[in-house]
Order: sequence, then C-alpha cells, then structure tokens
Amino acid sequence: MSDYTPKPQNKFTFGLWTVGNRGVDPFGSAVREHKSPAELVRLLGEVGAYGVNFHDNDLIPIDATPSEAEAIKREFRKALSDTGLVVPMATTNLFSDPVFKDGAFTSNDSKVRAYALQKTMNAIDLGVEFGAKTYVFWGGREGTETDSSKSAVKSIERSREAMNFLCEYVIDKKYDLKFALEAKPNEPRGDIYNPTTGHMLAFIATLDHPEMVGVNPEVAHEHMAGINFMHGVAQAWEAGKLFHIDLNDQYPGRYDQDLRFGSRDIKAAFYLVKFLEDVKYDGSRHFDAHSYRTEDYEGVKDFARGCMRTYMILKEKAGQFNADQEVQSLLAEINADDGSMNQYFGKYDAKKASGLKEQSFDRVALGKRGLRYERLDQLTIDILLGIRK
Ligand code: GLT
Ligand code: MN
Ligand code: MN
Repeated sequence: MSDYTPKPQNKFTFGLWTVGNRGVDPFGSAVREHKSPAELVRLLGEVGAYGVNFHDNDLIPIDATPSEAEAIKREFRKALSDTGLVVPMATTNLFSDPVFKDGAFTSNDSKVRAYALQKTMNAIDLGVEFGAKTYVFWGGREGTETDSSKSAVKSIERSREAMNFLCEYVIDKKYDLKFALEAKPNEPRGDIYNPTTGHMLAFIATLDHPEMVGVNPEVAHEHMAGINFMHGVAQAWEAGKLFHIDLNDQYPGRYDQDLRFGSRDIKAAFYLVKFLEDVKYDGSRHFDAHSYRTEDYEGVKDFARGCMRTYMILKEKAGQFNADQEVQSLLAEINADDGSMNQYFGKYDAKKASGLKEQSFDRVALGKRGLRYERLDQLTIDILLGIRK
C-alpha cells in the first residue's frame, strides 16, 4: 500500500486566502465563518502542509492599527512555531480595495500608482520578516474594460517602471528575495495586460534586473486561455524562470474556478506532475485553489488533503510510467536515430548548409511511417486508470 502522507520535502503550500476562502461569489455571500491567520495555520498543520503564503492584507487588514498588527503577527508567529509551518512566499493585495479599481501600477492616477508602490514596499518588508524568499505579483486589476481608457503601451511601460523600482528596493534593502510574475487573461478585469506566462517571459526580458524576476504560472489561468499549461511551465523552466507555481484546476471557457488540484483534467495534471518531478523542480508546490462553496471547514480540510494526495498519486504514476517496459521501448522506437543527420545539426556553417541542400530525402517514405502514439497514449491511460500494474 502506497504512502500518500505529505512530507516536508514535497513542499506543499497553501495561501491563507485559499483555505481561508469563505465561499463568497458574485451571487452569494460567505458560507463559512471567518478564521484568523493563526487558526488557518493550525488547520494547515493538521492536514500536513509544509508552508503558508499570504497577501499583506490576508495577515493584517488594510485598516488595522499598529498595535492590532503587532498582536496578529504575534499570534501568527506562535502558530507557525507550534506547527512548524514556514512562509516561502508572500504577495501584495493590489486588487480588493476600491482604490485599485482601475489598476495599481497601471492606474491612470499617479497617486494610485505611488500608493501601490508604497503598499508593495511595506508588504515586501512584511513577507521578508516572516522568511519569504519568493514574492509574487498578480496584477488582477491591471487591465481594462474599455480600451478607450488607457494606452496599452503606456501600461506596459508603467508596469516595467514599477518592477524596476521594486527590484532596486530589494537590492537596496539587501533582501534575499526573487519576484515571480503571475499572468491571467481576464477576471476581475475585462482583459488583463500580460495575459499569459509567455507574455510575462517576454516582459521580464525587458527589465533592468531580469535575473531577479521569474514567473508563477497558474493552471487555471492558462486553461482559461485554452493553453496547454505544462508547455508554458516547460518553457519557463527551460528559460530558468520557473520561480513558483500555482496548482489548481479549471474547466476551459469559464470563470476562474480555482478547483482542487487534479479534479478536472487528470491527464493534464499527470503530465504537469511528471514534468515537475522529471526535471526535479525543487520550489514550492503551491495550491492556489479553494474548496467548493458547499463545504464547511471539515470539507476545506478534505479539499486541502485532496490537493496533496492527488499530487502524490500522480507522482507515483509518473514513476510507474518511467519504469514501464512497454512504454519505454515504444519511446525508444519513436526516438530511434541512426545519427546519419548529426552532421547537419548544431551551429550553422556554409559547408553544412550546402551539404544539406545536396542531401536527398525519401519524403514519401518518411511521411508513411506510423508513430504508434495511439498505443502510447492508451498505455498512459491504462496507467492513470490503475489497470496496468
Ligand atoms: C487571487 C488570484 C490568484 C493569485 C493570488 C495572488 S490572489 O486569489 O486569483 O491567482 O495567485 O495574488
Ligand atoms: Mn494564483
Ligand atoms: Mn486563479
């Protein structure tokens, strides 16, 4: 019998806003009572999570007095030390308060932009105080409903200026902190700038300190855009930019559902887990999801346990896939290479180019070869459905 108990080395983390989600939606009010940050840490300790992440205002309400803030921090710190949970990531809430209704770093109002920078510097201080090494930026309000309202180019310039300023702040303070930018195509804005992980990667390359900045791709956000999530993650990984990851699930073409990890598209979740484990990604596996609105806090625990359990089951399946003789011999057959073309690959030179132009290819025969992907995919399905031992 396999052991699916979460271990610290799995680096399973949850945001305070995930298990603390009270089920508010555009059509209904809260169904679960408020729990303090310390209570949520204890809940996470009970289900076996490794870490907890927070927005500044998940921990300290935006209008808390300094003495209230100190009391909350004290209680939170105590809960962390009692449970052994760590805080690997923190972020800023730049989307809930009415002041951000037209964006934070991209607002047309310079006072709002300046306030957003001030709020983020304070939130960075708070995250670092609790040990965060990764700082996420999700610009949920950085967009438009009407493109008459803002210049899309100016918005990118403003975003860049903010990132450059905040990178310098981190350097100035000598913080050991990296930034991870999280894309989303829409919601809450009609459209959000830098809508996919690919856009973010291109944006990062234009910053003053690109080495400090990577991405935080989220399953649901790329599925909303109809994109293969694992492909985006792989591209970020290959570029050395996979600093963090938000795991959940999502039906395409719907509002942001933040479903329990692996609860919708098991096959996509399998390829994702297999990728992360195969490349030995060693960052947090952060579940940015929440339980169904039907649940009480026992159901929230079921939800959190389910996210971690599914990840571990899929990790085991990935191991099984890699060890399966038939799968591996099919893969070897598919990738068979007699090396005769090696002379043409790699760095360009004129001799290679002219040699390649003279090479004759049996195009028709090459196109006739069956690739056996149907068999390979069915073997994958058999493994996932548990009938292949
Ligand atoms: C919000 C959003 C998430 C982001 C969080 C970080 S907040 O819940 O839907 O995808 O990761 O700001
Ligand atoms: Mn997210
Ligand atoms: Mn989301």
